Order: sequence, then structure tokens, then C-alpha cells
Amino acid sequence: MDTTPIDLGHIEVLQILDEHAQLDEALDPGYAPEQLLRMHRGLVLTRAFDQRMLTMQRQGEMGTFAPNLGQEACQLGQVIPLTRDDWYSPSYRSFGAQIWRGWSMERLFKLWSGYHEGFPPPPDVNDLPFSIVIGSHVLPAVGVAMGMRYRNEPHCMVVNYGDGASSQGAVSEAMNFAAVNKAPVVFVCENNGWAISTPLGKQSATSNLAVRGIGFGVPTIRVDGNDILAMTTAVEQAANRARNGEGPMLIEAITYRMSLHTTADDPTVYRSQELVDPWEARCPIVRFETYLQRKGILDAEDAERVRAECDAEVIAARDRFRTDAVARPREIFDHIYGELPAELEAQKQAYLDRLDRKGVE
Ligand SMILES: Cc1ncc(C[n+]2csc(CCOP(=O)(O)OP(=O)(O)O)c2C)c(N)n1
Ligand SMILES: [Mg+2]
Repeated sequence: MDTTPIDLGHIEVLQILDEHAQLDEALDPGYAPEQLLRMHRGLVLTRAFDQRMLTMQRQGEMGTFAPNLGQEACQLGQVIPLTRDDWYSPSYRSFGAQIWRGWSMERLFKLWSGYHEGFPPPPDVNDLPFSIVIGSHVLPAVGVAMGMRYRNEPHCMVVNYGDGASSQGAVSEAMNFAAVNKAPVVFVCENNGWAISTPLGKQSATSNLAVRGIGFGVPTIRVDGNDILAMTTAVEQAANRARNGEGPMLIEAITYRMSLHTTADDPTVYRSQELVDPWEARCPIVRFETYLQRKGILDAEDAERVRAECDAEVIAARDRFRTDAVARPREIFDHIYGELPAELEAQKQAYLDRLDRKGVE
């Protein structure tokens, strides 16, 4: 038996802004200052929303929530290169990307606090709802991409999933089908090192997930997910390939889940702070701000102002949510079945009777 290890090859990691915020000039995507500042604001807004959501959950206003601290560039980089005609299939941790795509923050507050109105994508946004069943959404995302291919539409789908989700069979099926049929899809595997308490080393026998793409015949690149310029550059290229009929691409974005898996999680029981500390120094927002400051288009005062404005925007959205979101307990059996099965119909009646007895509207 041949026991020679299989050569998995070497896959380059794309990095344009290094950890010291030094730009690789040869790879500079050349964004205009306004575009760079818009990206910066997007990153800051994502973090402001993240922090507010965590506070609101801890105060009992949100059911649960999956924080994204440290993954802001990875998220936004996936959608910044997309047009409104392109499609995006998020995961539950993709709120920064959703806000960028046009989801109002009120809608996301509703979503995470259990109002069904929050779940469907806004009518004018080409996004899919996310699925909590990890990996399952990757197949329908490829289906949407195939729809575009059949109709000869020059657009693409970007679908996001995690390192943990990459172990799900659906993800492999989707990648194989997309490769064979040249679906215009960009797979973004957001490798944040953890699937709840399972580290990558227990999830995969390979040290990187990018090799999976090669196995399916899907061109693959690894990207520094904490470098917004590298993320947008990689996604832009992959999106253009897809739009031109050249088929799918896999981007493995390397980042780190700095915070909790969700608010139901306590990472201190399974990971030490020493693992997290090095990633503090790789903060995507600090890195980008340092770059913008050196470039002379943002100073410390501007950064402070943007932070204050983003906080105010999130708080204004929270206030609108508090006014708008009116609980309608009588509707909790609605919106799932077109026709309620008999046993649920009986439960619904019992529940409504109970509300009547308690005088609940
Ligand atoms: C099919 C399925 N199995 C298990 C779970 C429970 N679960 C929720 S999130 C998660 C980990 C996902 O990790 P990853 O894909 O890396 O995404 P991340 O949470 O790190 O963004 C698991 C196992 C689930 N939601 N769906
Ligand atoms: Mg993960």
C-alpha cells in the first residue's frame, strides 16, 4: 500500500494590507478615497451594531445573536463588489453584509428578537434568508446561480458558510454540482477557526479548507479575511469570472471568531485567552484605519466622529424597532404552514383559549 502523503499543493494567501497596515502596492485595487471611506464606515457600523446587539441580548431584548467581532472585513468584503442584480446568501453571522446589502437594522433587530417580519429579505434586495441548519443553504444558493445561468443573466451569487459547515455533505454536493455545471457562484468559506467549541484541527484533517475546492475542480484562493482590500479584490475577481460564464470559485477567508459563538455560548470554558490575543493585533478595523490615516484621508478625529455617527445610527434604528415591533401572540401559529395540520390546529385553539382567559389581545 502506498503510504506517501498526498501532495495537497501550496495555495497562496492573498494579502494586500499586511498586519502592520503596509500596502502591497503592486496589488493596490486603486479605490477612490470616497469608496475607501465608505468601506471604513461600513466596518465601523458593523461593529457598532454588533456591540449594541450584544447589550440588547444581555438586557433581554434579543432572543439570541451570533456576534461578529473581528470578522467585519471578511463580511463586508464579500458583498462590496456585488451589484444589486447579483445575489447573496448569508449565514447567521452575516449581519454586516446584510446591512451593506440594504437590510434595515430595524429588520435585523426584529429578526433576532423573534418577529417573523424580520426574517424575509427586503423586497428590493437580492438576498436569501439565512438557514440555521448549517451548510444547507449552499445548495439552494447554487440553484439560484443555475437559474441565472439558464436565463443567460450576467450576474452571480455569493454564498457564505463557515469552517464547521464545510463538513456538511450539502456543501460538497453543491460545490461538485456547481463545478460540473459552471454555476455562476462564489463560495466564501469563512474560516474563523471555530465551530462553536470545535476547533478547525478537529474539524478537518487538512490544515486548510481551500484544498477542497481543488478536489472538485473549482479554482481556489485563500485570503486574509481581516484585510478588507484583499477580500474585495478576491471576491471581485471571482464574481467577474462567474458573471462571464467561467464557473464557480472558492475563497477561503481566514479570520477569527473573537467573541462568543452565540449569546448561548461561553468560550472561556474551551479556549484560552492566549489563542485570542494574537488576533487582537490583527483587528481589521484598526488595520484599515491605520492605512487610511497614513494615506491622509482619515485622521483620529474623523475616526472618532464616524464611530459616534454609527453608534447614533444604530441607536436610532433601535428606537424605531422599539416603537414598531408589536408582539402579536395570536399569530404564532401562522406563517409556517399554508394549511395547519390537525394536531397543531388543536394546539392553536387551546392556546387561543388560554390567551382569552388571560385577557391577552
Ligand atoms: C446541520 C446542523 N448541525 C448542527 C448545528 C448546530 N450548530 C449551529 S452553529 C454550529 C457551528 C457552525 O460553525 P461554522 O460553520 O464554522 O460557522 P460559525 O458559527 O463559526 O460562523 C453548529 C454545529 C446546526 N445548526 N445545523
Ligand atoms: Mg467557524
